[in-house]
Amino acid sequence: MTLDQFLDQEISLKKLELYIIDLPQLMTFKSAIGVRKSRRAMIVKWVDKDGAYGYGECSCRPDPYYSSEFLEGSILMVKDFLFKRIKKAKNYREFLDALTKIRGWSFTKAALEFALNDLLLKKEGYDILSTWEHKRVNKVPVGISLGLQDNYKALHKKVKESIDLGYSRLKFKINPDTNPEDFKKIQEKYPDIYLSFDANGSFYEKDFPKMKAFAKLNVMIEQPFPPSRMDIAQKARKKLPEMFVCLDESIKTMGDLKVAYQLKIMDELNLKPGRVGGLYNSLLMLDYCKKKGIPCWIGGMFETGVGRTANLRVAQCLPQADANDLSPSHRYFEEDIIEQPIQMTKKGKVNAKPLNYAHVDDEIIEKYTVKKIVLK
Ligand code: OSB
Ligand code: MG
Repeated sequence: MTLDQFLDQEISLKKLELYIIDLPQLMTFKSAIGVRKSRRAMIVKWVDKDGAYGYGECSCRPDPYYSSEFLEGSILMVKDFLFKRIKKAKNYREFLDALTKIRGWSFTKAALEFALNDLLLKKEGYDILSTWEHKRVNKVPVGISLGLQDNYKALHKKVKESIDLGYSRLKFKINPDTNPEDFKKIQEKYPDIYLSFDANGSFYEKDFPKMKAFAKLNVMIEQPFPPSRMDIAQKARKKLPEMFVCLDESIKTMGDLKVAYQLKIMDELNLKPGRVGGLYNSLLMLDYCKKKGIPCWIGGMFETGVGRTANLRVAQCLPQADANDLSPSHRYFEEDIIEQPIQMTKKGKVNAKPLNYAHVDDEIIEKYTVKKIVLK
């Protein structure tokens, strides 16, 4: 089935159940965005006229510090705008059309699309990703995303632990106060590790000298500058041509991706299916990256097993990716809300094949639900 044919797929919506959950994290996580102790998120359950159902996770943060979208806003968006629009959709194409009228709110729209696809996969045995006609992998390589470290000792400890666990890549959060020398020492000690950085947009032009020290380490830097500062990114290209840039927050739409490519400010893309508004948009972007030869991998937002399952399914479409930010459940949570927690092999891979659907554990999700909203 082609993507175009798939869009004629009949759909229906009887009700949406929104579970607002607060799932304790095993450890606090510090980045240039902020500090985080638990995963507060919205899980959407889509129920159709036949009683078939599927789950999707809204992976934005509870606060507007990663993107302008935030949890309480997402709830309102679904209640006041999205629900009544998508309820009328008779097929997938109409569902997508109903979303386009609303500007932004990508993570929220994506949650609905994830839920719909989870439903279709369970009910029909295929979803929109089934239309991807290129090579796939079952074993998805996984990288770990590690927070800002207080000192070299703490950094070294994290490096050692992560190597022992077998991760395919070690990504460290940085900001302009981070000491590049600490990482130089790590590289000297462990010359074989695949290291990368994520600045979450915390550098500005005044920080170019510091940036240069990071660029000298020959390591990919994710989102060095604030999301909309394409101008700084362009200047950096001239002044710091050796810097290897991966974009995250800057790329929310197909237009962003094309502009970044045309301006030559991006060497690699961290694709988060939620950030780009869902699976249809992800497929278009995967296709564009493939055609233009832009390396691409799947990022995460500390999703529960529900969001991670969907992301893993997209990651299967990227056989050439060296690592994706899709760690196993126990890296984040004592207890995940899915029946089979996601596991990682000693070689840093997750077998994505048996994880096609989000099998939510009803008892566990109820336990961590702080608010439930039913829309009919
Ligand atoms: O910038 O990639 C990011 C988590 C929340 C918000 C932003 C980011 C992240 C991560 C987590 O790095 C990656 C993961 O889920 O393992
Ligand atoms: Mg990032």
